[in-house]
Amino acid sequence: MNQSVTPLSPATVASSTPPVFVERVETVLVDLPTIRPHKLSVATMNGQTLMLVKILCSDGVTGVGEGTTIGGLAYGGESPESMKLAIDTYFAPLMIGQDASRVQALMTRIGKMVKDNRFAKSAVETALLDALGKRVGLPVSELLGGRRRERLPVAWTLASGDTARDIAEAERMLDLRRHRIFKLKIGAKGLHEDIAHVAKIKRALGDRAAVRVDVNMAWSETEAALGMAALADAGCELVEQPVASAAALSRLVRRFPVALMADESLTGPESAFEIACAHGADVFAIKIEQNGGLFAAQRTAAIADAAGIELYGGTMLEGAVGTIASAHLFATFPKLQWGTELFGPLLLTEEILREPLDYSDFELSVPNGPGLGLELDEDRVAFFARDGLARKSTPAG
Ligand code: MUC
Ligand code: MG
Repeated sequence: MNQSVTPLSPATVASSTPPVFVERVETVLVDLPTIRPHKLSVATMNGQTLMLVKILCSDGVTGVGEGTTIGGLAYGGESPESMKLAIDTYFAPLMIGQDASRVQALMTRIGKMVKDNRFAKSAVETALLDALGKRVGLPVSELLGGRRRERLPVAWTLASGDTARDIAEAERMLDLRRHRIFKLKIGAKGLHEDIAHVAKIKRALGDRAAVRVDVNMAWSETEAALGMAALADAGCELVEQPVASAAALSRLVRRFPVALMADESLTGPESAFEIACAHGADVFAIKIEQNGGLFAAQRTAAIADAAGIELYGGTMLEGAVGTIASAHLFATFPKLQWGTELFGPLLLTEEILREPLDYSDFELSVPNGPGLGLELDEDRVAFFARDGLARKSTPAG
């Protein structure tokens, strides 16, 4: 990884620093291919870039965090490259020499100087929590108040762009007992073509699987009204963010016998409160990156719970680090009515952990070790790093 900031000398830090302080912050971009093109209404992904951040602390502990986006800048205002730049240039100088164990205080300090950059903040907060957990010997879920479940149901997204291929993929996932909830990405094609696509898949899978759709804001309000009625008839159980505007969401909710989920409209606890006040959704997709970190996502979930809005554990197609950070948080929720979609690592061809995650019996196990409970395979990270080792052959493992 590139060392972004020169650490202060021991003499400089000795007198004024807390017992355990942030010594160094490193970032790296890791480019990994996807198992097939992943087609959303906003972009087609052939690969995913993980922005990994490492926080090296004065007690020898290192925490790791991750930021991802979907299709570079196609989904929102941050990209993996912008996260790396923001952390190297702006976050790191604010962090060096600060108390590494006071995670919320350090995030507040960063927040005073960095106004937005929610995805980068999520990556940094994850790394601080990983380090703290390793330091005190507790999993991140325990630092967040304690897990209530060990395993999480995981949906799979069918997004090959081809109905027959999606059905074959779903059948394979059912056979493997990996997924029995399928989210279909629609909105790139015409309304009627999309509805026919969903209906065919639901007909093929029948009661063996649940079918949901994500429109990623592609529809107008009138298209959404037509679409939601037809999707309900086709046996689809949930429609995610069919329109861009939160006001339109609140006009669509409860009009059709299909649940309506907010995703892109949720950008943190404030937006969650506004949508809850407007009765703007049946379900919230909780994402650590969209919220600006695990603590903010926890507050968003609390707002939903208080408002009677149901919960779903969302993904920004993170790799293993971001996925497991999310899993630790979702494991603490009192209710998780719609399960999760923490399948990101399974969309990638390459493993970057020493021990792969446990996806089995339609669920993901939340690791039990200290911090995130993960160990990176540093050789593979270096191999796939954008400025890393020459890619002559695949590393063993
Ligand atoms: C989104 O909008 O929910 C989640 C699954 C997937 O394929 O894309 C993401 C983003
Ligand atoms: Mg979505």
